Amino acid sequence: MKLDDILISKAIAEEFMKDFLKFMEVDVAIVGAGPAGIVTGYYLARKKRKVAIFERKLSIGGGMWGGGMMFNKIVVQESATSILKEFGVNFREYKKGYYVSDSIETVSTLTSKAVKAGAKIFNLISVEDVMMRKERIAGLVLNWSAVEMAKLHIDPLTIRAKFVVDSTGHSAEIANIIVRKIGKKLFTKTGDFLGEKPMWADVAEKSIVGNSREIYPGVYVAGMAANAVFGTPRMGPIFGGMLLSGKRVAELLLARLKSS
Ligand code: 48F
Repeated sequence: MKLDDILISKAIAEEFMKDFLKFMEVDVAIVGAGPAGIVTGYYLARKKRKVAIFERKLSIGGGMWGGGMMFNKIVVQESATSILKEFGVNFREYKKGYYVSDSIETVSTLTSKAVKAGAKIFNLISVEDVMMRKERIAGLVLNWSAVEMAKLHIDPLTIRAKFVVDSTGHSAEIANIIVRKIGKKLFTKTGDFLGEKPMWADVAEKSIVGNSREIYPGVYVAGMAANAVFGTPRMGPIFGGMLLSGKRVAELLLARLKSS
């Protein structure tokens, strides 16, 4: 059989567009495909929820690939090893309570499991705004990251979501868009974005699951963004909190989606 160049191009364009149209209305739209966003997506998709994850970069996995300072190992504490086991990620005990896994194996396995469970990841797309309906966020405003990078004046497209998850890491971009455009109305002590505090892994990891919750009607926060919103320390290359946070937000959303 002779290969037809145009058929190859049509296959790509048509199949991508089918996916894009299918995921223009979702149960949950996740912003950021770092470890927290991927784990959130996995647990939602496993329960047959329609989930799209939008990632600005070409690569999926956010800050996990590089381990700590490019030593590509990550540390996970005891309480999160059950999640590594569930995904099938290999790890070994370094000292009592400290477990180590390969960051490349971890990112690739989390990503593969999330995609195979049904979470649709769109890379190279940046979320530049939210869609608002009355006092609630009801969707996301998207543009190609290439447009953002080139600073081209091109209007975006919009998707509808019952719920949005901000898993954009340190920058907590969705929370910041809400404060900038709607005001100091986050579910924090002051309503403002409180901002992450300096490194303190023990406090950061103990707080992150509690911080992983709704921050504005229709918007949940997961991962490092959760600590940034609530003014809690960062934790560096220990990743148990990211996994537990993603799982927690998925559980909260599954309960909300069931009752809505
Ligand atoms: O930064 P990131 O890995 O966030 P996370 O899942 O994990 C944090 C850890 O990597 C590390 C840490 C652990 O100790 O502190 O930093 O909370 O992944 C966030 C992803 O979101 C993407 C960004 O490119 C990254 O891959 N992202 C950020 N803003 C946007 C976005 C946006 N506006 N639109 C699309 N993607």
